[in-house]
Amino acid sequence: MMGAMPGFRFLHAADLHLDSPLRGLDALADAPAERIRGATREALRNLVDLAIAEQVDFVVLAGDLYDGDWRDWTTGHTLVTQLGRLAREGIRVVAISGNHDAESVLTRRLRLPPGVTLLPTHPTSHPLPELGVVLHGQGYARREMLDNLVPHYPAAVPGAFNIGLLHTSLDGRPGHAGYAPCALPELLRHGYDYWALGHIHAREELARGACWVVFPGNLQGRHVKEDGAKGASLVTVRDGQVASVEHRALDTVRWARLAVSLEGVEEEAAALDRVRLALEAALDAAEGRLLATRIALQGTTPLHGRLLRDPGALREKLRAEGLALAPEGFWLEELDLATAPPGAPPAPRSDAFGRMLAALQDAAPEAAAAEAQSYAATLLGKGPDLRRLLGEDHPAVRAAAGELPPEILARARALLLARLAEG
Ligand SMILES: [Mn+2]
Repeated sequence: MMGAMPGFRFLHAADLHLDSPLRGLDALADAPAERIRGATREALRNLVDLAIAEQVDFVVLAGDLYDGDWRDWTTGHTLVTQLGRLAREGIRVVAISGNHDAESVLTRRLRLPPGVTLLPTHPTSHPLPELGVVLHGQGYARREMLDNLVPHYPAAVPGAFNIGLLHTSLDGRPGHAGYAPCALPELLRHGYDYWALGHIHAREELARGACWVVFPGNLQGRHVKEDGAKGASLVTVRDGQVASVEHRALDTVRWARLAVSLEGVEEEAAALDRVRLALEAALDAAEGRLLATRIALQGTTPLHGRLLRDPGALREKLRAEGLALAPEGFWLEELDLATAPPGAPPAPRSDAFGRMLAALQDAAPEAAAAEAQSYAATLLGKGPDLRRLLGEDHPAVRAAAGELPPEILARARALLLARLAEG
């Protein structure tokens, strides 16, 4: 239909989650909250900078541009400002909505700049004739999209380079709601050249070759579980075929989970050396971004009891290691103390510690949960809004709701065991 096709390039991004609230952040006095709060906006700016620097032909955004309904108009203004920069450069944008920015979710709307197309909530084709490209897609009308959308996507246009924009959990991915479910084989059968997927926040290339199927991952990690480099995929097409798909990091805050083994380490200085080495490597990989780090100390070490007794002091010592390396570029998100004491577990004892340990191990879960619930409720009562600030995943909030988070039990047990080991 369109004859010989020129080469072209496009950027594929998804899950911008603009102004996503960062759970637990405000409760932490030392967090560089402003930088982390602005990270999704800065990552969008980086995406636009990259599109302009690379002079790509167009940008596709595969859903969840917004995290939800805007708290105020500035969220929308930010998107319009950045997409407007692309429009002025003649770089077109084709986007769909996802579950987070479904039509029914947003109560405020702004007109998008010229050259920016938000595909409607029914299957639609959008041609870019001078490039020989046809984009196909469908946005979400409502948050809960439980139907498979693929069978209703338009047939591939013969002779064109066909791109499908789809916000989907595919056949299910841990930690992601199962929306617009579909299977990889039916995507491959549909006849498109590239499926620009969104929704799953971890980058994944599911198919390469005659048909590419790609989750670019989200543009900016929002918490420590979304660790590693986040960004967009730069796609180069030559002679009607994908020549390359490159991941480009666009995040401004890099989340990292560092597991540091203290196996056999006997001195605190040696333990801190190991932490410093791990931090150096992570800071190098973050290339000057703010590194938000959860450090897990692991392994069997005679330091175990000492570390456990004063986690506050330990946290400050680890923080000092990071600050010495990168005063502006390091934040200790959390310390996870998972070391173990050497030697056999202590024999059962009949003193107070022994009885507490036995009680912890044998207690009816309901009784322990009731204790934890009452204690957590007292804790949460100490500050206004603590519950909201900590977020629903925080162990104290879960305990206050009557759940018994296993990490609370595990920590109590470890503390008692350490105390017992010291006799
Ligand atoms: Mn989504």
